[in-house]
Amino acid sequence: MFKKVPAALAAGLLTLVLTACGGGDAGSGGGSDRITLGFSQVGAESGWRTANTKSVQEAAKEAGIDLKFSDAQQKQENQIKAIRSFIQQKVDAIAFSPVVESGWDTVLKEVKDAGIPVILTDRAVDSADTSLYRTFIGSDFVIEGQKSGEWLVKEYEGESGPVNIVELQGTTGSAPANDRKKGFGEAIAADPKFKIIASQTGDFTRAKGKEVMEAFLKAHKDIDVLFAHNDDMGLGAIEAIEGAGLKPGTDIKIITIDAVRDGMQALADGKINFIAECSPLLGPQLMDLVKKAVKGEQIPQRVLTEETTFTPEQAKTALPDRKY
Ligand code: GZL
Repeated sequence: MFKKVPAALAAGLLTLVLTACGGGDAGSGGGSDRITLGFSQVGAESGWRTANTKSVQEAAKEAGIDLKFSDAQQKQENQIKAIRSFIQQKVDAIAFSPVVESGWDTVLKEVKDAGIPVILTDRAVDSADTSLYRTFIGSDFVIEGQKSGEWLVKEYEGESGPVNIVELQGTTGSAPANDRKKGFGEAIAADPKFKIIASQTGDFTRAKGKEVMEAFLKAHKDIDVLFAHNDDMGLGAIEAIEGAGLKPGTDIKIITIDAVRDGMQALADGKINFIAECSPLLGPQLMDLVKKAVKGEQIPQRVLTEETTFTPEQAKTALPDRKY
């Protein structure tokens, strides 16, 4: 059935197939056994990000993976530059946390053409072409927003309202900001007593969270609740609330997302009322996925991280063993 193929031609074809599947030395620097991973990180904007970077760097070391790490200082153009540099360096795999959802197709097509597998970690992209990346490992931000809203609905059960809410959004255009807002809005939509009277980005930073909360407090004398898309903006807002002579957690109830140590301490102290966890400890799972992707093994299109929620009492119990 098969025509005889000269040995030299067969060997050439086999190498071609291996290389095409990414199982060969496509993208690897000098053919050494060690994997080289190019990682473009969003920046260093929050306690969550610092913990995420630590998890990735420690896990790469543990896994024997050579890590080329780039901090984009929350700028998409820096991430695109870093990804192009990783292509030039012929890394074996690229992983990154996209600072915003859109604008990635062109550079991801360049990576695909170079035969280098891509893993999205922490945040997703809105590319319609899911062949541009092997998998996305991270939280479901819509669920985090829903959990936050569901707590608020329970907290105000039986009360007539209105319940005036101000919202500190994450980085404009980022998956966590878009999806947390969506989930929170869905959870409170059924009861018209909940009113979001102001909503603005604090860019996930403590400084910006404080600045925007100061503006909210000047513009609105009837704020009941703050929903902040991460602990760091919530902690900045606490400074603004105390600066206005009000008691955070009592005069203004505060809901945040992440559950980093400083946020959990404020929760235990009663300055924050509820936190939905978003785990930054993605490093070990990421390295396993990188090894599988480089070998050309099958990996799931989506890897969801496990996370929970915390009340003040639960924070007091969890704090001593908290890893981040
Ligand atoms: C969420 C992550 C967000 C955190 C913020 O997975 O992308 O970015 O919630 C961080 O603290 O800045």
